[in-house]
Amino acid sequence: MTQEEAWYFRHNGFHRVARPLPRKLVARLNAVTDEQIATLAEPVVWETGTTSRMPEDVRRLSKILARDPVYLEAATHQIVLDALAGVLGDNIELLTNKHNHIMVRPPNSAPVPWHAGEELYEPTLITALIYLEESTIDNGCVHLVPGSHLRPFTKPRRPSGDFRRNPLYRRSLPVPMPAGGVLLFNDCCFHGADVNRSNGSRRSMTLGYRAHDSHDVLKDDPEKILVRGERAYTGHPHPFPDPKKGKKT
Ligand SMILES: O=C(O)CCC(=O)C(=O)O
Repeated sequence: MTQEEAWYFRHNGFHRVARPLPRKLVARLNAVTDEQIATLAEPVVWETGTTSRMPEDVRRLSKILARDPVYLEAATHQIVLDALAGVLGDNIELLTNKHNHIMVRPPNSAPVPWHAGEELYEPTLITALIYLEESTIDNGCVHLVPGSHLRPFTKPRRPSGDFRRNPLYRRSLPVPMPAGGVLLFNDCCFHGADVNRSNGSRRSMTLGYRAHDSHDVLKDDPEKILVRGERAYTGHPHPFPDPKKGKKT
């Protein structure tokens, strides 16, 4: 990410990465995902109102990083990490207890209601959507409210109501993406997605990344994978090293 792109990201809250992931990697991601859906591999979130528990009812596959190494390969691809580094710096962690899923979004899939994933006072969490299939207005692409991560007022993170009638809809932009495309956004931004009105699915991986918290004394949080850099400590150690002697006092 260039400095200019990082500036726009800080203001608008989102960034479409210029280069898509390699086609062969996307094909492998789809092949593994086909298998996961066909075998109804749990944990699964089903489309609302469905009871038959068939592959076409799968709305979301959860905990993907534990399912197959290809998902971690995509999550740690240089294209993704180089873009993230523009905002998160050199020490980046991938969360396994936030997101870590694939939105399958089969035909007629219900909207993703408006939400902001994090509170404004929390450390920046960047959501990456990695597209396994093209995402269009017709098949229910994500809508983002640019700049909403900078709002100076409080607002419920999960406003209820109809997707299109919500005032956030008027303030939002649809963000169509190509297969292999990578979309990054500040998770405090309001976002949601409309019904999938097409005949096909609309698959995308949803992943959460944060800069390593350099003040954390305990470094081996099992829910975070260090994907770039190191887990340095930059607080005030005690005992403090004596600058003259180079010894601890
Ligand atoms: O991909 C989408 O349509 C919505 C993404 C999202 O908000 C999520 O996966 O939590």
